[in-house]
Amino acid sequence: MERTLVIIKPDGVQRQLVGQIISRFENKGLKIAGLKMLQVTKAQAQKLYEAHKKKNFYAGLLKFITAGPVVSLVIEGVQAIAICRKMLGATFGPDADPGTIRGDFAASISYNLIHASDSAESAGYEIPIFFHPEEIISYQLNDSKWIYHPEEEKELGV
Ligand code: 3AN
Repeated sequence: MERTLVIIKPDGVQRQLVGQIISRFENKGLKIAGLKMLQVTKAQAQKLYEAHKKKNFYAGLLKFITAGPVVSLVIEGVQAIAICRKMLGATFGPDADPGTIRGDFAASISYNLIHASDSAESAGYEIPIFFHPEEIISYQLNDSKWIYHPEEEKELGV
């Protein structure tokens, strides 16, 4: 079982795509373990994009992610990190395959709607930037027995 950080960026909120985007994760059978709307602070943005500090687009990244409210989620499920990354699609809208979130909704290389942690290490680093431990809820999904086979459930501790 994995947890990953997903952020619906300011363009996703402004374009009123929050519901449609969250529905995709729910439809996949992934569990929402944490959810909030917030205004990202400069300090949070700097921490999130620490790895890109030296890139020429770094300043633009900070400006974009702090430009308006975002919706952040902790998404949980078996292989949630890889699944969410696939569901996002390629980084730039024009390159993203149809059927992915960016492929279906993003045409820009800057406004790409959504962020998701790219590894277990990143998820472990990024989740605490936006969530206190008590804001992440452990619970059983009512229909999890129809999302995972009982043998899978036992093996994976779903
Ligand atoms: P992803 O979000 O697909 O993981 P990363 O981690 O390579 O992409 O980059 C983080 C963010 O930086 C991307 N979401 C994108 O918004 C932005 N970005 C990456 N490369 C560029 C670039 N060459 N020009 C402008 N923005 C970029």
